[in-house]
Amino acid sequence: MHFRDSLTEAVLAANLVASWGQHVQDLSGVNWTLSSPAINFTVPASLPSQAHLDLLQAGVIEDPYHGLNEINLRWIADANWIYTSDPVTGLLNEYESAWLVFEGLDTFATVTFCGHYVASTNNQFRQYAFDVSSILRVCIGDPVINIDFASAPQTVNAIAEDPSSEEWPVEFQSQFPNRWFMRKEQSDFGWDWGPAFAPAGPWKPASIVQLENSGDIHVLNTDLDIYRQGNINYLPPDQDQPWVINASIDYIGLLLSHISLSIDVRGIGSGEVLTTQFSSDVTVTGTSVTGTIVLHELSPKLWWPSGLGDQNLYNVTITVYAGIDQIAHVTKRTGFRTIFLNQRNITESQLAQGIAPGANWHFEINGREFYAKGSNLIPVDAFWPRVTNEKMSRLFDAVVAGNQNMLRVWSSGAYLHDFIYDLADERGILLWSEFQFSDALYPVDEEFLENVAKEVVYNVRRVNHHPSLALWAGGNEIESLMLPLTEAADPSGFPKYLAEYERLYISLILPLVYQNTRSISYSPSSTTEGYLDVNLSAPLPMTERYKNLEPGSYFGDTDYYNYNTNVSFDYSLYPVGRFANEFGFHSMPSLQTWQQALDPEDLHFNSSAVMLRNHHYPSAGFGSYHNSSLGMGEMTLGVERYYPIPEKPDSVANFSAWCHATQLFQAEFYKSQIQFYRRGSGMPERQLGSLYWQLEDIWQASTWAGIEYDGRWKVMHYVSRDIYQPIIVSPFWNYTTSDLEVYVTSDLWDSAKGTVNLTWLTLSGHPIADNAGTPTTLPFTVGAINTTIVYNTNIRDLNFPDPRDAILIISVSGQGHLPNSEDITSFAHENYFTPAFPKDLAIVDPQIELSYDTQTKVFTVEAKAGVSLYTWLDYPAGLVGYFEQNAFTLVPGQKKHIRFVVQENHSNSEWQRDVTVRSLWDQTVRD
Ligand code: BMA
Repeated sequence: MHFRDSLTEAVLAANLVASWGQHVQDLSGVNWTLSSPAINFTVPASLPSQAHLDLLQAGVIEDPYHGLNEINLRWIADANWIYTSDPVTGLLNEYESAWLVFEGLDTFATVTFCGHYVASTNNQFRQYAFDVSSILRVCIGDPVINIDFASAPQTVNAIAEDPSSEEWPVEFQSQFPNRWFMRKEQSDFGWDWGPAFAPAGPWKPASIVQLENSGDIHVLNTDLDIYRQGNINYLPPDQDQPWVINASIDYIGLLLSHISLSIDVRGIGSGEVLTTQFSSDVTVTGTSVTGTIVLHELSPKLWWPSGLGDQNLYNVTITVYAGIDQIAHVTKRTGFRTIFLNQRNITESQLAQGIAPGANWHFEINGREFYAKGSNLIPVDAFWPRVTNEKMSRLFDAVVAGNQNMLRVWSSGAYLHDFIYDLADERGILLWSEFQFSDALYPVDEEFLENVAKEVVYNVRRVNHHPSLALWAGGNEIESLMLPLTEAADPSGFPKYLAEYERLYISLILPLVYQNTRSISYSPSSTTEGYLDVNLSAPLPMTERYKNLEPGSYFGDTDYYNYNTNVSFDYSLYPVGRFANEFGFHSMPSLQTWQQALDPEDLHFNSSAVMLRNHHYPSAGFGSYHNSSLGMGEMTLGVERYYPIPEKPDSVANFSAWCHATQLFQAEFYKSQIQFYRRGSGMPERQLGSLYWQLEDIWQASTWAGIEYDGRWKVMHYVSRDIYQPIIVSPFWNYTTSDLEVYVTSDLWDSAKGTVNLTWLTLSGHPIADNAGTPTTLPFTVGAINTTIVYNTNIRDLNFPDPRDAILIISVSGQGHLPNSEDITSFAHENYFTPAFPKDLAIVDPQIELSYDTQTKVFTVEAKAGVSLYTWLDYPAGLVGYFEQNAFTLVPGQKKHIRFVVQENHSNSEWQRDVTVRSLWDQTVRD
């Protein structure tokens, strides 16, 4: 592209960058080859790419996700890989300077240009710009680019062996050795839900940028910060203040004098110009130009998360001038919102409302507290270059369909690409974003910290314009898990480890975040008890609360993992806190998903391929795993304790039934917790969020995910979708005391009213006499983001002949306002309760009938002879989508009409014919 010409209309489209007097050559348009000492030939390569992907494309290796290829392909991670370009033609010799710009190199790379050494890199998460002007001047012919990637596992092992490298006790650093020495996706060395490929390559785009003259610049990155005037990150924004737009452009080149900067704001779609202003205070440094405007007396439409209002978006165009000449132009699509993580002490007025003392820990959007519903996002693929817009759109559509408004973008992981934030901006999905550190201690030597600082500044600035950005947090579980572990393992060394934690996540990262955004809060670790004090002039600007807790007070967010399935439904063990940011249990994917990755002979529960792909409880050593019989055993026990034991004569059908049964247990465990946390919104803990672990899969394996690798929903995603509806009704059964309570919980911003219907039936679907002594209809009113008890009893006081042959159908219907809407909306939700666990129930064959109307494209399901529990519609391989309802209870006489939302269809067949239905009854063969 050559931007000498006049500005075109296209520049006003989203996220465009232009400067004058520059020539940008996209290196994805150049031919590349891949070579390595590990193979004695070269193969064609792409950019962006990674070695595994190019080897796959060239037919050198099989699908890395197939069978045990994760282990068979270790040789790729252990080798060096060299990307070599064809001579780059079309460069402009008369131009003054030339730069090699890499948006991302994964990770330990040595770059040469025209045979000359340029630089070595060691951070996957940074953007690099190298001045190659002098090399280009002496280069004979068109230059060749070489990028030599060293093996990441070998490199970190060498770093670890260097006597100057820090050593930590193996008790708490044992997972995937030495990953803490690299600034590379930590889960590339394997994780308990993912494979260990440790890919290498130019994973993001690259270009050669040439500048014509002194005074021409090229924009590398743009930090657009929109906040309420006077805002300070850790204090609540004042919604009466005008908006401020601060625009800061990082550039290469040389800025001469008389620099000015204008900012133009216009509505997307309407094109309405909100304002065009010149900044009155422009600051220029050798690498950035910054200006600010204030939107006095202007009220842009606010951006809201999904379910809480509209996602109004604006284009903000920043133009830089030297004198009267425009020299750079950037358009970013953005939105106006404040998002604040409130960790302040509970106030007198909150105490008066019945909120327990301590501190808050919840999010506020545009000054309003709300209930955060969602999950944790892990890397969507082991190989980022093959993650498409379509894949992310499909996944985020499932998030919105799942009634979720927030995802925690887990470290570690990679910082998400801009296009992914864009998709979240459009859909109203808040992204709690984290720096890439997880479950280990990290070095704090100067060189490491300097590298981290550059990574932090670049990424904070890069994504700051996205209204979906909700929070910056330091590493995963460092404060809640690593510090207690280190203290237990090495009490005398603990002060040193604590100081290392504070050095990295508080003294280094916190000021870097605050210097580059005024709109986003920061928490040093994912799960914490919050802070005691913030003092930005102190060397340690945030003092964490750690163990300074008081009984009866609540302070922070919680995580909960309990693999003892004996107690999965014991509420008294669930953590009581202000916000649940992680909780979960693993399950198997469906048969259709296993078939994508396994040979037919491996399709049984305890085949080595299935077990070796279960990484729960990893052993030491780069990506080597115990045969995870422990993880398999936990899932098995979860099924056996609560459900009829799956049993089918056909071995593949048996495998499928077992996979499904593990999903039933998982879904029920999550539902039980989500209901408990949501009910907490009306309890003294004032609980205001639940994000379960984990949204989706990185590959085909047994994991905590609710959505399988290709997008197929597990039982859990349907169940969480149901239980994340704005108004729900939930039974709470204490199976030790037999107490039963029924609550209505709402996360609407106004109170809502309605009725709850309670109907006791036998499992054949007959009414139980006198409704077992339970009232059939009860009115309720539930307050804003609150809960109300509608019924309580003791099961022993009810009259039914046999608790194993009884089900209580609970349905709520009511009316209320959706947030930011004037209209009254009707709500309905249905739940059920059985006074025995499913395996003890006297279930009968419900004789379910399924039909499909080709005209209306609607499936109809009906149970003819009994109550159908966990009614499950299943669709064949070859397409991806979801039923509008699934995993539901059906009573005789009730017909459900259900559509299937097709998200992707590779099948030419009439797939509707292959849709099946089953229920708990079908889990096992009966006489
Ligand atoms: C937490 C997460 C992940 C992990 C998950 C399941 O520890 O933060 O690190 O994958 O639980 O074990």
